[in-house]
Amino acid sequence: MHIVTTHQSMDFDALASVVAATLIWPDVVAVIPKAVNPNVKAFLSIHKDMFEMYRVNDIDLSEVSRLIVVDTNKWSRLDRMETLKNKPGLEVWMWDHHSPEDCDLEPDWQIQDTAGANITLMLRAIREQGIDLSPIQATLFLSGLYEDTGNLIFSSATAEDAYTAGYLLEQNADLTILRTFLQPAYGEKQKDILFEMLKNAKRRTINNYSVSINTARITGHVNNLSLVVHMYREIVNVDAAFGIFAQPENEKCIVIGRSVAAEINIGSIMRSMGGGGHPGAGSAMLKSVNPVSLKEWLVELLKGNQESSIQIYDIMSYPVFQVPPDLSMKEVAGILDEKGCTGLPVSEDGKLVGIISKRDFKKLKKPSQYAAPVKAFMSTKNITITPDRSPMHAARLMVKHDIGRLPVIQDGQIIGIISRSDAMRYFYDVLPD
Ligand SMILES: [Mn+2]
Repeated sequence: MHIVTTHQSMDFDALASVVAATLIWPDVVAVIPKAVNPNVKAFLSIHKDMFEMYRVNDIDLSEVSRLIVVDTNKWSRLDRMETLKNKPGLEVWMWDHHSPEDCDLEPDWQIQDTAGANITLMLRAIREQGIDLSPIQATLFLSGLYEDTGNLIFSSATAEDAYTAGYLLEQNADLTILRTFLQPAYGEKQKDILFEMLKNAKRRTINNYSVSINTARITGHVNNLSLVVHMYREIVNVDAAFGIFAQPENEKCIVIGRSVAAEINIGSIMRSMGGGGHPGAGSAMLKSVNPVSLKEWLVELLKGNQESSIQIYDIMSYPVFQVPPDLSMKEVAGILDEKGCTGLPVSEDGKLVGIISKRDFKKLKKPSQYAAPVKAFMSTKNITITPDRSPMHAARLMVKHDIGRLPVIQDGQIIGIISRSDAMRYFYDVLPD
């Protein structure tokens, strides 16, 4: 018998991947885990008859000769498959989009690639083989794709995810149904935990990012804690938020993180804690740990996580050509043309006093004004940045103040300059990972 299975806490991408496997290999038996996310459960309660699926109890594992694992690459995330782990002759196949570093399945055959959703990878085969999709299958697949890519806005989303979404819409995926089930379950329990967290919400700055780490006690199993952390981050309005959920009765701690800063990679932090995830979202479960030391560990990881990330210092231009405040506008115009730049800092004794840009020349109404000193026309907003900030911070400042360049200041001196094109080059060359 050949079976296909996926990770515990089955989400839409996981369910979609299981169903996709049964389309690609029609003789494969679908075995789904016991723990299913509530929105997937709601979907299955209505669509159950459309899919033939079994639980581990329903099948005889000793009959299994091939185990196909989709949307995960770890034994520990599977539901009651331990007995297969050392079964002689068992073939393991894998189809997954998580980081290969975490893989402990040692598959005999695999497709592992980068995509925001695993279903995107599986749809390559479905399309190649010309398999027709029903509107329900297309709806399920698109639900998985949207859920894992945050409706295509997570930084893990790829162009292929977007093309695949287009293809699924062509196959009549139903957005109304999809919306109904993707609305996450936020109930009383979740609300109580969120309110409790908000009561002691604290913000802190780690490497120039606003971060909030909150510890909450929970009793018994609570679904959708990731949604709670997601909402918490939005309300507290920080770059990254973490919930440490302690379950004293079984000495377990669940850590869930959400980040909107490209430099704070939740997936890699969670991997260091034995969990997993994507750059924007992830979780880890730890046993026999003290929540206080867990929090300290998290802070250390956050500090380390960013030390290696790109700072303004790495992308700024230097040395910076500067002009004195008494230089005439005519001479400044000549320098701008000669240097081929659109703006320059104006400084006195190495201290910034203003910025002159080509835009400021529009203020000149008559030719005689070209003899006036640059200080009469320069902008004195003097928005600056320090070298340890991130390119994202620079981009935000430029947008907020509608300026094209930021002098980089250290100890009161101009040590470099970062222009809009430096920031753009960084985002387009470095960011898509
Ligand atoms: Mn997935």
